[in-house]
Amino acid sequence: MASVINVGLVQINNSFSNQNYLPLSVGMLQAYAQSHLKRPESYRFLLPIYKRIAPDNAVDSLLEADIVFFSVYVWNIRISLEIARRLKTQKPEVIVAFGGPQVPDRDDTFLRTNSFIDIACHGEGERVGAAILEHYTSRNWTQIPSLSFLTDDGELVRTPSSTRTKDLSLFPSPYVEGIFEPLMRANPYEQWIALWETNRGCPFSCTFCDWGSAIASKVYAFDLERLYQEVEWFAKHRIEFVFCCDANFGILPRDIDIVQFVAETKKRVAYPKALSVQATKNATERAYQAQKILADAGLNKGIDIALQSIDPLTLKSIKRDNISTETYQELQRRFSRDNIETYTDLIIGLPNETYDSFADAVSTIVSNGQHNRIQFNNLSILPNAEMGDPEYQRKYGMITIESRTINIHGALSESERDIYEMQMLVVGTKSMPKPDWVRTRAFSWMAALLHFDKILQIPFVIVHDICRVSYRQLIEIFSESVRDPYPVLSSVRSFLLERARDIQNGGPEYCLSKHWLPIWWPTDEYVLIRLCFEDCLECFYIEAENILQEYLDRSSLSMPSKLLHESVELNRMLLKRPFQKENAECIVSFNVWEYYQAAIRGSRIPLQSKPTVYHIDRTTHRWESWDDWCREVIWYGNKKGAYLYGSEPVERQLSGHF
Ligand code: B12
Ligand code: SF4
Repeated sequence: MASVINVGLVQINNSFSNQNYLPLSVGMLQAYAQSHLKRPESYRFLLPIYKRIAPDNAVDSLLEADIVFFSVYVWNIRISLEIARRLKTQKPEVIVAFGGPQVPDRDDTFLRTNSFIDIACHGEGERVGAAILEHYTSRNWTQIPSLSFLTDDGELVRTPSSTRTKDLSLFPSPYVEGIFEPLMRANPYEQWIALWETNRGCPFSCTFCDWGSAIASKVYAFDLERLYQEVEWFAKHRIEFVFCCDANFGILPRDIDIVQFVAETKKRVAYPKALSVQATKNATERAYQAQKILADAGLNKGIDIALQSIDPLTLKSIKRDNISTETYQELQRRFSRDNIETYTDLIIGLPNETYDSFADAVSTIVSNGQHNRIQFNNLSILPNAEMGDPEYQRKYGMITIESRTINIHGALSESERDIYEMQMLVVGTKSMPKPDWVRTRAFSWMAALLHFDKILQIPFVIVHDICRVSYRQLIEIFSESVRDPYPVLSSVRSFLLERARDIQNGGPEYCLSKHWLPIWWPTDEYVLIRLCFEDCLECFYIEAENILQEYLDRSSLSMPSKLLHESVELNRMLLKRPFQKENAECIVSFNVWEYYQAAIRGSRIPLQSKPTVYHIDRTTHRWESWDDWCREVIWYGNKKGAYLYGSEPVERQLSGHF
């Protein structure tokens, strides 16, 4: 038996735009173990494996380990299993322990199928991890809570679950304790993102969420002094982006002090540059204040309004009926008024949701002021969420498929690796049968393309406002009823339907482009790039204006003469495109731009008939290659919806008119 026990750590995270997350979970385990083990000097922690590398390389660096902790999530489970399998083949005496949210709580076959795993750990890991290390020599795991393992006779043992730790000050901070310093020194060119817990727990229990279902409980807080030290650590180590893990930021009154401290630190030393928090659900005022402080300090990267659904029946079946949707709507109104960008999350395929309830929700959310972005996520099932229970799935008639996990805007090279992760997607339910799921998916992409990618947002807002046509109706004109003689629009519609059917049959969620960057694009962005690249935008606008005009005529709705044409025309000229050599002038007979701007901010100004010339600055920011335009406009503009000239602060001079 080795005199020093070498502990391997594996927490594989995805890299985002060449940045990597510091592996917080295994860092927490190490920090706790080092401060609580009876003989800490008997253990040596190897540098963690923190990103996707070839499994054989990972195995090579783990060969000196006596025991390895794998921290597993939906995004790393298959590669982690493969590394563990190969390691155990090469070094049968190594102890392999798996922990983290992707260790299934209710699947007894997990350990039998993956016989190279010695111990599966469920739930909070600090005390359990240290206890495993303490018992490394005896290999007697029976007294350690929250574990599963197979005995020599092949019997599955599940030890009783431990209660959660209330006093989180027992867990030292891996940041403050210097746990990550050796890793950072060994990888000096890495750009690190920090994960930051200010509290643990969530009082809600949404059925699709691993966290809620697993914990649904009281919120326990880390002490403020430690948090402030962590912020100082982030600043000292020039961490640009901090991602807060809390489920409900703003739930505790002190959260205001926390963001203020981060804002002051940024002001003092310029770091961290961004802090992303997920707002609490039922405390509007504090959630607003916290986000406002972040926004004013330039720490915000867009505020997530995590609605998921607004259908009362759906909210009940996913146990979110105790979360006030009014809070969200109110937050959104206030942020729009303050000119702070938000984006709203909706999930496609939740129980009891129908095509109609979903399309109406989109309509309501947009008319309540969300013109920036709705993120339409496909529902995926997590093993430990309540929804992971086959009985729950049966109840709501959920149809699932296994689909390869692909990261939005993920690089092609990433996806070509031999081991990829899989997810379980819901592609139909009792209330949304498969054809309706396809319709809903296509509707969502159409909404994203026309409204949120801003190709037709100006006419949409104006027609909605003046003729009282709902946003659902406006989107459906394109997603439901386009046919000849509109070749461009029909081909867009067919493409979206085809893509939705492809996903339903197990195809990828995103569109692969070998030409543009090359990365995996969200379908709406892919269509926009194609329209531009294939020189179809001019035809698109002619067809769009005609089809809108036909709809108004058919519905006996009228707009002031030329207003529809001018709003389509202004929108067309404002859309950011590559290779622009000259500024442009758009001559109109109404105050279209001001009217549109006021409407999207939730205030109203009268529509005035007055000859106006808008000068459009298309040359201050130019994109001289398809790649630059795809990256800077289409990709980076995604969350902020910055697809129009003048939609960024530097370009505010846009509408100097006379
Ligand atoms: C930060 C975060 C992210 C980051 C990525 C973080 C990273 N490491 O790369 C971002 C924002 C990118 C992200 C994205 C997603 N996330 Co996320 N995310 C989180 C979040 C908020 C915090 C994770 C964290 O660091 N927590 C703090 C650490 C200390 O806690 P922990 O990870 O649970 O670890 C403890 C225990 O699990 C245990 N433990 C862990 N490993 C081990 C190992 C051993 C040996 C032992 C003994 C114990 C142990 O001990 C630890 C300390 O107590 C969690 C929710 C939450 N608050 O936990 C969701 C969560 C992890 N995410 C989740 C999901 C589903 C996603 C997405 C798939 C969402 C989506 N549909 O797009 C994407 C996928 C991203 C991708 N493709 O890479 C799920 C994961 C469920 C699962 N089964 O894996 C979670 C739990 C939230 C949820 N809704 O249920 N996420
Ligand atoms: S989705 Fe958010 S609010 Fe709901 S249980 Fe999960 S963490 Fe809590």
